[in-house]
Amino acid sequence: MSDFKLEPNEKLNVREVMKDLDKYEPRRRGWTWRKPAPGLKMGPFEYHDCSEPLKNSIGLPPAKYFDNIDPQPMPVITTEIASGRFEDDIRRMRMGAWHGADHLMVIRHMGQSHIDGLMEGTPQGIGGVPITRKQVRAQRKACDIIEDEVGRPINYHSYVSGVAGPDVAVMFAEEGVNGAHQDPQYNVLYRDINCVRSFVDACESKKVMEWANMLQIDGAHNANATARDAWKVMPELIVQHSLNSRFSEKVGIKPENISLSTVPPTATPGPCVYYDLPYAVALRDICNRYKMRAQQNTKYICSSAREATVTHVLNMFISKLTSADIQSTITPDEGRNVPWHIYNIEACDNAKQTLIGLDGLMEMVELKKDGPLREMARDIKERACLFMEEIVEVGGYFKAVEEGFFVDSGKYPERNGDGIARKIEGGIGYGYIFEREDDYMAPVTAHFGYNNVEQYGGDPEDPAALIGGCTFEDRSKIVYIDELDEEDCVDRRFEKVAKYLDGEAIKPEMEWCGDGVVMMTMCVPTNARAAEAVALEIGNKLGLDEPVVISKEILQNAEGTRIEMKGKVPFDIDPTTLVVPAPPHYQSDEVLYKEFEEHPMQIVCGTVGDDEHSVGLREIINIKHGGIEKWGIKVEYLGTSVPVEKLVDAAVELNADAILASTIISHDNVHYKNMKRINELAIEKGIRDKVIIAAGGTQVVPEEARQTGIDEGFGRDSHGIDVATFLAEEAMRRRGEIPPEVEEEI
Ligand code: Z97
Repeated sequence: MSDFKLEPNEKLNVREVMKDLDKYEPRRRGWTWRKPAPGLKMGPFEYHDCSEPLKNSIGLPPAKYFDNIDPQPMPVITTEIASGRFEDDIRRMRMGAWHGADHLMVIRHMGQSHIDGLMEGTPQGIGGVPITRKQVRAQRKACDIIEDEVGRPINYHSYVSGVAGPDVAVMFAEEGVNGAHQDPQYNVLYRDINCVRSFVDACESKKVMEWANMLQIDGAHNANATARDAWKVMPELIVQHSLNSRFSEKVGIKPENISLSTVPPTATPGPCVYYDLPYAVALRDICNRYKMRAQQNTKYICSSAREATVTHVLNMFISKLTSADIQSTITPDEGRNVPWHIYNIEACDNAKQTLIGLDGLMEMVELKKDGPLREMARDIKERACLFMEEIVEVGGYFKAVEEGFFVDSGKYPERNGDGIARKIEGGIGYGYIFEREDDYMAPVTAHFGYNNVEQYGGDPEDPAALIGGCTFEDRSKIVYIDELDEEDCVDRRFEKVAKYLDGEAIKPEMEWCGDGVVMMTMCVPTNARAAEAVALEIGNKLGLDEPVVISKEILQNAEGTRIEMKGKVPFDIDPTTLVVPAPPHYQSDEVLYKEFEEHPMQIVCGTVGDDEHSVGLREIINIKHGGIEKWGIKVEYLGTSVPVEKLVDAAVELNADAILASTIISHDNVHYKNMKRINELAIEKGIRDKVIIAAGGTQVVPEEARQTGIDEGFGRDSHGIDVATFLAEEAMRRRGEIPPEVEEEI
């Protein structure tokens, strides 16, 4: 067990995580759901279907207007992570968790399904990470640290698919992985792995997953993504879900640990909710004792983050209407193959924002019990039942696969003859199923079928006792292999990015530490083909390495194209050379409202001297521009070109608490001369002790303004909040009170 702790303002030290991994033990097994918090009160609101809040998190951007609250919706939120380097994924996991993800799903290296055994070490992957014991340990250990930091258990997840499914399942159970995809249909249809082998292996895998209390997610989403017209396979999707779920139950997995991977099949410009909602209702009618993991439609995602976000939000509307248990977020990585940190986080925020925005919806609306919703749902269910009956008629699942029943582009019972057909006696792994010998023995826990330990004096109730416990009971029997390849491993990668990890240099990052990737958005005022060439030329001229256009959207064929381009900056930033401005110093709305309510403040103000500028001062005072009136300060505005004498006289007459002078013209330092004069006049008239004097303008330097004898100066980029904060704090100081400490932005 590690005593490694995280500080919110310090980077997670991934090199530290890698230490003593051979001794790491997972702190728990199994899946965790969020804890409901009915009637939760946060800030000014009451919530209806939220879960317990986090200890540390980052709220949505407008949270600053609502006491920085960060309510957490009830569904578990998934972020799928696929960078290919697990060490960089770890930092993305931390960012995801701070934004509300508690299901961290690691996409695995392309084609790991075809590797017949466990992979070891920490090689770099393509499209995901090679799943190995060392990688899983490092990430689960990191999840332990991150979950302590945010204050909510994190579910760590990857895949139990492929020819090594049972081996992976055992490793996952040993290492405390909390959820996994397991669906033999995935092997058969999409990876051409022999069907008999896949189903036999699935028995073993599911049994192990059941022992480890893992949540199982199926693979039906792949039919949505593969089918020519995804909405036509709706009946088949229900069949696929049902086959895997019922099979899993028969092997022993509890229904509450079985989750369907469901995707709304259509997308706009189709009338998607009209199709997708009846489908979602039909699926829940048939599979109502299982959990629903709602995924986003990825088949039709293009390269526009905006478009993908709307699809995601429409999909989540259906999740809300049909009470999904897990909300997956992908946007828009799968569509344009840019699995970047920022999109994982954006998608988590999209989910949180949408689901919180829809809080309590089902207390106000109800799905109609009749009409097209129910008729269409019934139609889909009938087709699914007929599909299942025909599978039985032709001789069962394997026969149906052989005849190309699945992923056919016709809407069942229509068939177009283009389904994925696999031979029963064929595919990867064919010929490796053997009958158990009579003297066969499996002295292990969570094995499917008989262990045959009796003939060796064992107890069938506790078969592993025969060998003093298997790896599930005795972790010392687990063989931990550190690395197999000295070059393709995490330590070599750490060496290459050491200066970034050590904070000696900073480079922008999208995916991997030190990758230097930046994205630029621009409108190029020409047609799409030319715009791409123009953008690349801009990238070259800016000195970006490897500029690539990742998205083009036509604004109008001739007038312009919206281009998103990525490229790599070829330089580092040395943090020691940076001049980091001091953070802004603002009192909260709460403090300001209270101060000016309890101690009303009257000010007089004007643009002084021969100066006709009015915009700056109006910005500072007018409520419309976030000016000081907002907090209840009473303002007497005298206009422009106000003689300083008049300003001070008005202060006397109104018994004002403060004078604000605006001054733009600065020839011959007239602005400072005016400030000096205001101060002198206030002394002469005997009000200086009572009145606060401040002056502002684009050429005003605060230190120099104070040297004229006034209390404060405000230069370029000052706003109402700066002035209100100063007035409140100065009034408090004059009363002998210490202004409240201000939380500074990180
Ligand atoms: C998801 N968005 O939700 P390999 N097994 C299953 C899968 O679906 C996948 C693999 C294995 C998607 C993620 C696609 N899914 C991406 C049921 C992949 C991957 O590449 O065959 O070794 O494993 O899962």
